[in-house]
Formats: sequence, C-alpha cells, structure tokens
Amino acid sequence: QAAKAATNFVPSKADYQKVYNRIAETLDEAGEYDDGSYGPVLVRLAWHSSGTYDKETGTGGSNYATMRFEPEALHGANNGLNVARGIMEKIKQEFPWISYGDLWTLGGVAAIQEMQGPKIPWRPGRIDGFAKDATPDGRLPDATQGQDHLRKVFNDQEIVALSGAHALGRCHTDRSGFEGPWTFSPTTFTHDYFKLLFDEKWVWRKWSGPKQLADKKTGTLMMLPTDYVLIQDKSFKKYAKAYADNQDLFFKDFSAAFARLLELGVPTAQFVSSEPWELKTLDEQKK
Ligand code: CCH
Repeated sequence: QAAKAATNFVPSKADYQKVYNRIAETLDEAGEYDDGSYGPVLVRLAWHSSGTYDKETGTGGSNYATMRFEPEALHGANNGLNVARGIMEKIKQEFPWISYGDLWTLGGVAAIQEMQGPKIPWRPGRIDGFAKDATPDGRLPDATQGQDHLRKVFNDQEIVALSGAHALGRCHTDRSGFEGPWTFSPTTFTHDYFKLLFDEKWVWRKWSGPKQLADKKTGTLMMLPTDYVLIQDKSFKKYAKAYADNQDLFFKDFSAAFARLLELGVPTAQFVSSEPWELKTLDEQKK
C-alpha cells in the first residue's frame, strides 16, 4: 500500500519548496567545516554535475546525476565533492521521490539564494541515469589551462558572470592543490570577486603548490590563473569591469547564466513546467 502511494505521488511546487527549505536549513549545520557553511561546496556540486555537458554529443549535464558513479565520482576535478554528495544524500533520504539531478541542482539554487545571492529560476524534471551514462574525464575546466569546453556552450559574457561564483568558498590543498578563499566573505554572494580582481595587486605566490596568485596587501586571498585571465583577456575584461562596477548587473547576468547551466542536456519535454519557478528564501517565508 505504502509503495503504491509512493509511486503515484506527483510532487507539486510546494513539495519542492519543502526540499529547498530542508537544504537551506542544512547549510548552517556545517559547524567547524570551512567557513561555517555548506553553501559553497553545494554550489560547486551543482556546477560540476551540469558543466560536463558536451555540445557535440549532447551528453553529460545534470540530467542523469552521473557523478554518483565511478569513475566520474573519482575524476580529479570532483575531489571533495563527496562531502556535498553526502550532505545531499541525507536530504534524499527524507524526500526519496526527488531525482538526484533535481536535488543537486536545487542545492545550488538554495545555496546561492540563501547566501544573499540573486533568485535562480529553476524547475524539476531530471531523471536518474545509470553508470553507463557517466561522462569521460576532462570536461570540466582545468585551473591551469583554459575554459575551452565552456566556451563552446557559453559566450564570453556568460563565462565571466559564472566565474563570479568564486566570490564563494575556497580552494583546498587536499582537493585541488590550490589554497585559500577569493574574497573576505566566502559565505556571502557578492560581486567582490570582480572588485578584488581590479582593486588589489596580484602577485604569484611563492610556495611549493600549484601556480596561484596572492593579493599583495594581505597575502590571504587567492586567484587561480583562470581567474586572472578575466582581467587580462580584452573581451573578458570588459564584462569583469562592468560587474565590478555594478553588483545588480552581475546578479542579473549570473542568475540567467547559472539557470541555463543547470538545464544543459536536460530534454525540454522532461520538465514538469514550461516556465522555471522562483522558489522562496527562508527569510521570505517568515514574512
Ligand atoms: Fe570553481 N573552482 N572553477 N567555479 N568553484 C574551485 C572552487 C569553487 C574553477 C576551478 C576551481 C566555476 C568555474 C571554475 C565554485 C564555483 C564555480 C576550485 C577549488 C577550483 C580549482 C576546489 C577545492 O580545492 O576545493 C575553474 C578552472 C573554473 C572555470 O574556468 C563556476 C562556473 C562555478 C559556479 C558557477 C565554488 C562555489 C567553489 C568553492 C567550493 C568550496 O568548497 O568552497
């Protein structure tokens, strides 16, 4: 009887809002972890589960949540995301009807919105795939190389906007080999990443780790070689400056690009709604 009820259950927008709320509550249960929030690592999970989309073959992306499977789970680019998948697994136990692809992308949406970022339009419809759907290594950008794969799917403006997510979180020596946060407020979504790129003097850090930059003044912030390209490449720089000067513009463009990223490779017919939804923050629901 119970099993039958579960199969017939058709979740509504209100049900997805419940999942959102549970994720939102979980963000602050991080305790001593990193800067006290699971938000940044959940944004990275949403991005790495979607960023595997390949335009030529139409494979990859968030639809099948293939990072659950090896070898994709073990790809170097995904180091540390076992933490994020573990947090999401607890939510999945509570809401077993949601697909992993929907759950992980919703995790990114909830994290951005709860960390004071823009609203991210989102809708459900992803389905769980199989190990055979797992993507080959090398589709996600390498911090020492370039953004070739991204460039096939996103224009320069979108790439710059998406990169602004590095306002959040930090690099870990035991995950990527790099070390440190990009901004002084790694658990709040701001345009500080762009401001700091222009306002600080960036010097190559002298250490035995991979090539990264440090801010000359405090030495506590970092930029990856790929971050620094945003103020060196003429086309990228134009957008980076616009976002440094105008946080509202950055929020608007980030929201559009991130929403598109999360839907890459998901067949339109699978979405349960013709238009994406705007889910409410916990604060908005208190009012
Ligand atoms: Fe990123 N990112 N990212 N990134 N990223 C890392 C961490 C985060 C690159 C490299 C790295 C995006 C694009 C790129 C986040 C969101 C986005 C790390 C450190 C590296 C290296 C990992 C570690 O050690 O834990 C490169 C290269 C590119 C593209 O060129 C995009 C796009 C997004 C989202 C829209 C977030 C958030 C983090 C912090 C994670 C954490 O655990 O704090």
